[in-house]
Amino acid sequence: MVLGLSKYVFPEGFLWGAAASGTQTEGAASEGGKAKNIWDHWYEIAPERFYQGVGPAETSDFYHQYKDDIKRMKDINMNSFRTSISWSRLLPDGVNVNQEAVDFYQNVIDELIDNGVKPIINLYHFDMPFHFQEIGGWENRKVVESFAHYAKTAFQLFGDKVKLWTTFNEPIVPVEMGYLNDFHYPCVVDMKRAVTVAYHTMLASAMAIEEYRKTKQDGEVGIILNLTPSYPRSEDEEDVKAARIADLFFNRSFLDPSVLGEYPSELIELIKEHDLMPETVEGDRELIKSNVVDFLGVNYYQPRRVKKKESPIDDSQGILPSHFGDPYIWPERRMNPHRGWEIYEKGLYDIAINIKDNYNNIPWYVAENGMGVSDEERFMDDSGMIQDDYRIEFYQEHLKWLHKGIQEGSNCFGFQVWTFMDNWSWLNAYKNRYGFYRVDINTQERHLKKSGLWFKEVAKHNGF
Ligand code: BGP
Repeated sequence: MVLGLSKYVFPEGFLWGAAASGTQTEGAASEGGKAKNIWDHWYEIAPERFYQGVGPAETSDFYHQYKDDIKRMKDINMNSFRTSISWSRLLPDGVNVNQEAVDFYQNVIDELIDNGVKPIINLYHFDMPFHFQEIGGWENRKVVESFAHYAKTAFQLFGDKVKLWTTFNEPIVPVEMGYLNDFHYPCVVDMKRAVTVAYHTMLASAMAIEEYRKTKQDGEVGIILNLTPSYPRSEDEEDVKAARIADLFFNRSFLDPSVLGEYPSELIELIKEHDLMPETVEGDRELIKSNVVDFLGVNYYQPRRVKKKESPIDDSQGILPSHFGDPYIWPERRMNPHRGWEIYEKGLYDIAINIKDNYNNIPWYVAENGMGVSDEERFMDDSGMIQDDYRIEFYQEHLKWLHKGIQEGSNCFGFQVWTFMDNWSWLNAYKNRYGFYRVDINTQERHLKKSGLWFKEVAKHNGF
């Protein structure tokens, strides 16, 4: 603070908020007419894959407590909140609307608006309905069409009030985790299938955008991507190439078609060269070209550091992205040891400038940024408040770099953290906590942390 004034002031109308997802917060996994999604199914058959065996039914009970939770958002001056609709709750059989789900989401949206919290509604956050997974999930084009039907239904039901929509959150993650490295169901390791899943997901996003445009509603539709700036170990040509290929696979595979309307030619050549091309249908290219996003959400947690391939090539499972380079451990890196992710605040600035210079300076916002820490009770003071100064510092440093990017002309309109209250994480369940509010998972009580108080002031002053 300089003379009582904020030093880092953000543009007028800047969105300050938090993000969440249906599966990670709602609970009520088998209540209210919801059908199973892949998480419910996977937990049934392999509970040992989840930290301490805690599954998706035991998330933070937002389904029942949303009114109080939204008041808590208002209490800390949040002016926006992103969550996702659960596809298997809204359309349990994939076709017909579940009225209980409509009521629930309608109430949540109304409650948000009544409390001055702008809703950003996302359609897909890793949560394939199980009956669609049984017919191949994203490998099956029929599922792509079903997604377009779901998107259209959601726009028709809620589009009069929701003005900011996103089609997908981190679409590369189900590709990577579910089809390349056995971290998410269906635990496949197969690059050709992964490429098909990625391609069909991209088509699904474009079809949803097309449906939105058809409704002639006056909102905007975007996509949320986890961008991991790829830094080569050195300027050596082979290191640089390895980093560029990682960027093509993990960032540009969705960024370019979503914003520019076409895939990078180098990516297509690479895919062809290794005989990984998915089946295409006439009209696909045009569909992607004519349905680019209005805005971009960016999730940023960590960079990707890459060096040329030095470890022995293992081709027992066919070609994989690891064939093109190795991860590089930067000697100066700082880690969040709880999550095992590098903390590199400048990455957010690099993203801001990349979007400005190479992606038409499209309007974008930080859709997730956060720090997961385990055993936070260690930091509880006598009053019961968690003194999470590390989290405040984490946000401050990221915001400083973001501010610099904005000063230099990047068109960023908001900053949403992960997350509002501690929630269930895909594999780590409740191990790492991210929230402004601590959630006691035994009693479901919520308690504000110090970072929540800090955020309250930042949002109030539109900076710090
Ligand atoms: C992002 C996801 C979120 C959230 C977050 C934190 O990739 O969009 O859903 O989970 O990461 O990661 P984790 O929960 O694995 O610690």
